[in-house]
Amino acid sequence: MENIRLQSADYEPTLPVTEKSNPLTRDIDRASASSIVKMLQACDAQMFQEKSQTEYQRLLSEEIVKTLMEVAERVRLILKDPQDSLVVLSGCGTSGRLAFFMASGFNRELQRLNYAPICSYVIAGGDRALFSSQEAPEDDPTLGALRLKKVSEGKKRVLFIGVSCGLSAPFVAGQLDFCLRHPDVYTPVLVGFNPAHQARNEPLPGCTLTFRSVVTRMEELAKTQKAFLINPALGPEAISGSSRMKGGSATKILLEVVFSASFSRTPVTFNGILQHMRSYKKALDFTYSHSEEIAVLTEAAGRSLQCGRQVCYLGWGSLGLLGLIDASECKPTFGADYEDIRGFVSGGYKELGNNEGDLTLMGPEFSISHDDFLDRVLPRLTDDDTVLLLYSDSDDVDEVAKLAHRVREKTPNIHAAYHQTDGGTAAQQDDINKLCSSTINFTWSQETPKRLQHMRELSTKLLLNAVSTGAHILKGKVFKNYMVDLQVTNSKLYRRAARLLQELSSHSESQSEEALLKAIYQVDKLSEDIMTCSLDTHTHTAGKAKKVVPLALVCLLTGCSIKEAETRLEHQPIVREAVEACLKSS
Ligand code: F1P
Repeated sequence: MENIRLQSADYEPTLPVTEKSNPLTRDIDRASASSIVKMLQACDAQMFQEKSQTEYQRLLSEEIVKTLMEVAERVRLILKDPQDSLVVLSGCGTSGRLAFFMASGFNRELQRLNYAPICSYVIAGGDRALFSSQEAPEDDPTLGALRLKKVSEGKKRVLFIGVSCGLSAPFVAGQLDFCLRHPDVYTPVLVGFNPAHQARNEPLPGCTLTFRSVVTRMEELAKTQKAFLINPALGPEAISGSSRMKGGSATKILLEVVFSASFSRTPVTFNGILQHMRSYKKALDFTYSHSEEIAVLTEAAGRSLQCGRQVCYLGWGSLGLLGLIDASECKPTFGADYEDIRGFVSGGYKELGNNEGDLTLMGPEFSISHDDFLDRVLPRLTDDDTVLLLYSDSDDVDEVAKLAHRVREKTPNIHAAYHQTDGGTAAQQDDINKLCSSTINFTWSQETPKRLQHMRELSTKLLLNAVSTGAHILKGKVFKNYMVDLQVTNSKLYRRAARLLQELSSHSESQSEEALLKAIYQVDKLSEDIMTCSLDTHTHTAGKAKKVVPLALVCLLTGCSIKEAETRLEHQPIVREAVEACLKSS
């Protein structure tokens, strides 16, 4: 009961669900690895909680299932006319990465079924944003619309699926608005996890529209199925605002359910959709039935980060890609360096098949293949680094064993997460087990092969989210359940940071924002020039600075100068402890 009250509208009433802090994880910053994993399990389980009378619609609500059926029928229409029609999946950050992940997966599945591919993706910031943190393009509605226009040039019918977990990204709002202005070609679908009235109400840069005004227009059109809203509430994220977690998982579940239903030769039914959704709940429970092993892994990753070393995910196929996605989000969420947690996938860009091809030349963070790992990372590996192998029995287990041997020569701190279907274990698997200091063996019972792959992917996503979030918590990058060292690289993150400062320091809104600006520009007095700069300039400048929010907080709590705050943080690099020390003395 308490749990339901705390998820309801009257708890932190001014915040949308996706920005609220979750009462279940208030003490996650002081928890052991095994308690962290249990708290994450409880938060993830909220995704499937059924609706209470006063509550918002949920993942399994009748309205949501019905909308999924309608959207699946629309995808079917597109399948019948692949020449002139298209489905476009789009989003920013993790939502854009998942748009890419699913568009490629669905096209592959279509090819397997002898259909023409029908899906394209658009990610804010282009392909470099697939595995590096690029938050700024998220604020550009015009760019969003332009990218959508370009990718769908010449098509007569386009189903546009825009994902913004917080119903907040201007890039997606611009795309939805473009669809609404061209209804002859475009049908917009919005996926997000707040009720419509909580959509962001701040004017989009460069125009008078807001995300909320776009949603209101869509709600009107939804009555005649000219637009669709899929926006169940999932409960607040375990780390406040970290929509890559439940938001990302639910995005994957919803879109896979829609596409599986439309690809199937049997009619789309309410019960079929509902059952499919429930099977993900089983996958979630099954994943967390390994929570002790996940905790062991989290602890190992936490130890590596604590001593300034790194965690590498070495994956195969789509599981490897999920490793890249998980790693890329650590920078904006925890102020991490790209080298702290890194993903590598067998086959690199060939495996991905992304729009812009091989990006290796763009810089070291774009080296993503196992060969890159062997050339650039392996020679420097020590016992303090953690390596995690991610694969399944459909991958080349010989190749996994070979790589495991190479890594084991450098460090005993090698672990594996292996998915297999009921049945015997290959000899190479025994070999790998012996090389690894821990192995999580997920043994799935027989399902249809495609569903099984989706379940393994969700399971891998949950595991990786737990490892990277847990490791950063153990490193002291979280205070209570707030990301206190987030990057302030777009307007949403800027507002979140200002709110967090206000909440933790109990200073006024304007004092908190001033402190944030001082930390961004590294000054003790704000000049007229700074005060009149655009938000865009603030977030751009913040992208070049480090520990902006901790600096601002120390200044607010102690009244010290930026220089003094820097010295304090140098002496106490564990952000959580620095914050606590200031709170005690303030
Ligand atoms: C998009 C997003 C997140 C990321 C970060 C910045 O959010 O890029 O994926 O974690 O918080 O925003 P949304 O539009 O899906 O709400």
